[in-house]
Formats: sequence, structure tokens, C-alpha cells
Amino acid sequence: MKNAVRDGSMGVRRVLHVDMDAFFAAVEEKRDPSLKGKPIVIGGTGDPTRRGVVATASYEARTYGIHSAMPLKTAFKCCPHAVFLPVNYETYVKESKAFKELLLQITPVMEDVGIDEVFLDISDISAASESIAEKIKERIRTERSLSCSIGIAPNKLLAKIASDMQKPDGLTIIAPENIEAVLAPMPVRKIWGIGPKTEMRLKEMGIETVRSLTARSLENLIDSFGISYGHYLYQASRGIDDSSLITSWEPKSISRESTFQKDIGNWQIIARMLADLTKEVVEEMRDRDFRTRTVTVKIRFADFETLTRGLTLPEPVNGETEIRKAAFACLKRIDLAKKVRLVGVRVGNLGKIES
Ligand code: TTP
Ligand code: MG
Repeated sequence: MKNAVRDGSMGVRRVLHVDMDAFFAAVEEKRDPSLKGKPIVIGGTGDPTRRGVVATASYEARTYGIHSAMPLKTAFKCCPHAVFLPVNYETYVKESKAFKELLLQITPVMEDVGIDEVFLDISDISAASESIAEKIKERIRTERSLSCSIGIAPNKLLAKIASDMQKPDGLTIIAPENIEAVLAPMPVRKIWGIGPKTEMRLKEMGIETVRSLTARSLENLIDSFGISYGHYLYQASRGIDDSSLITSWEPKSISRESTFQKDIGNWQIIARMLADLTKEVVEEMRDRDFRTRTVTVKIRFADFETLTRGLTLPEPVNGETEIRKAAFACLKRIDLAKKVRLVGVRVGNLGKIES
């Protein structure tokens, strides 16, 4: 089940994007440390005389002009002494799962966007952005022996742009007041959702940088690209992106939610509902011999604004009191300024009790 986690109409958010550096190549270096520092090209069957394209190249190999999607034969011409390796997809998926597990311990509010990248919503973590990012980098370095680049910004669009700005091992924070200055000189292609075709069309219109894109009126963009995409280009070029993080509720999670017959403004009633739902979740969890490490509470207001707050516990638990306490700690972090329509609770990161 997909769940929209935060409503974009809220105040300034802090979204963090993690993108692993030269991911497939880095995993291969981890498996065989003798490869470190060598130009490595991953693609196809690993035989550069055969058909196939480059999936990724290590940063050393990139200095020879090798890049993703280049034919392997061309890569071989660029750097015949590079180490050519086949794609070991299963190994990369395992590593992908492992670093995402680690990130889920930072916050359960995570959107999985690809094999080597995720978004985290860190708005509710009290630590400074830099220290959250440094902690993540340090843990990925020591626990996974990998490096990553991190971008932090008020939304997903900008966070993804930021993580790409100082690769590898980068950390880039785009503060709200810097958005325009950062975006203006960038080629339009840097904007998520602008692919090679749009890039070509924009070029024909004399638009190559974000600055020249923002010089166009909304009407002009709608004329050229239609209402929906025209709007998107207008907003994205200004760094506007209200989209929520989409967190997937892990398969091994148990949740309950309930909609009130009428919208409720009374904390006692909301709390009672949360306690009842938590009891049901705990009962099911115990029946199935699970313990949990993350508790998440969801509140949907009368206007459908939906917020979730999550908590990661130091160790797996299955006691109703502990889980209810965690659920209430999550509830406390939600400002119940409006009437509530729905309450939900979920326990995730489930593990079997060892017998
Ligand atoms: P990317 O994050 O685009 O690339 P990367 O991690 O190798 O390098 P960077 O440091 O620039 O982030 O993609 C992640 C993985 O996805 C990459 O290691 C291999 C795979 N991939 C392909 O198989 N084909 C492709 O065309 C691209 C772009 C990536
Ligand atoms: Mg990457």
C-alpha cells in the first residue's frame, strides 16, 4: 500500500536525498578490494568485445570519458586497461536493501526511488541538517563500506538536484533563500522531468538554462507544452515542488486505521481511538510471533491533510505498553490544530521472535 506522508502545503520541509556513488562499481570494489583505485566498467556480460552497454563506471574510469549507457566496445576504446565486469544484479539488490535498512533507522519516513537512491523527510528530526547528513555518511562508510552523496533542500525536486551537485562523497544543502541563485545557471536537463526530447525542444526555443526558462511566461509554456506539463515547467524552474514523499509500507508491517463518523476535535477521543487501534495491532503482531522496531502514527485532518510521525525503537519489542507509549510519543509530535478525520497506527521493521 502506498501512503502519501506529508502534505506539501506545510511550512518549510527538509527533504534529504541520498544517492550512492558509482553504485555497482563501488559494490564490486567492496567485494574485491584489489580493484580499488582502478578504472572499473560494469556492463553486460563483462566482455567488452561483445554487445552491451555500460551500466556504470567507477570515477577513475569516468576520467577516460566512459559513462553509463555507452556501448562497451566504445568504453574499451576509451580505456583498454579498464577492468570490465558483468552486472551482478542480485548482489547490488542485497546491498541496496542493506543501506536502505540503515537509513530507515534514521527515520521511517523514507521514499524508495531507485536501486541506489532514496528520499528521507527529516523535518521532524531536531538535529541540524549537516549533522544528520554527516551521521548518514559515516554510517554508510563504516557499516556498508560505501560512499554516498547527499542533498538537503525544502523539497524532493531540489534535494535530488543538490545530491548531484558535488559528487562523489558530496553534501549540498540548498537553503530556501538560495534556490534561485543555485538553479538559474543550470542546464534545463538538471530539472527532474526534463528528458532529452524536452531539452531539444527547449533548445529550439532558445532556452538552455533554467534562467532562460524562468524568463518565459506561464502562458507561453502552456502554449508550447500543454496545461499540465507547461505548469510543471513553470513551477519546477522556480524550484517549486509540493509533492509528498511516498513511503511504501513494508510487507512485514501491520497496521490499523479508522475514520471517525464525524470529524473530531477532542484529544481524549483521538487518544482513545489510537489506544484501541494499537491494541489490535499488538494482538495481531503477537499472534504472528512478531516484534517491531518502528511505530508510525497517521493523522488525517478534516481537510484531508495527512501527517505521519514515526519512531524507531532501540530494540525490537512486542509489549502493548511500550508500543502504546511510542504511538503516543508520535501523536504528541502532531499539532492537532484542526479536526481529525482518521487515525492510523502501524508497526514496521517486524522480526520473528527467535524460539
Ligand atoms: P546512478 O546513481 O545514476 O549512477 P552511479 O551510482 O553509478 O554513479 P553516481 O556516483 O553518478 O551516482 O545509477 C545507479 C546505478 O544504476 C548504477 O551504479 C548502475 C545502474 N545504472 C544502469 O544500469 N544504467 C544506467 O544507464 C544508469 C544511469 C545507471
Ligand atoms: Mg548513484
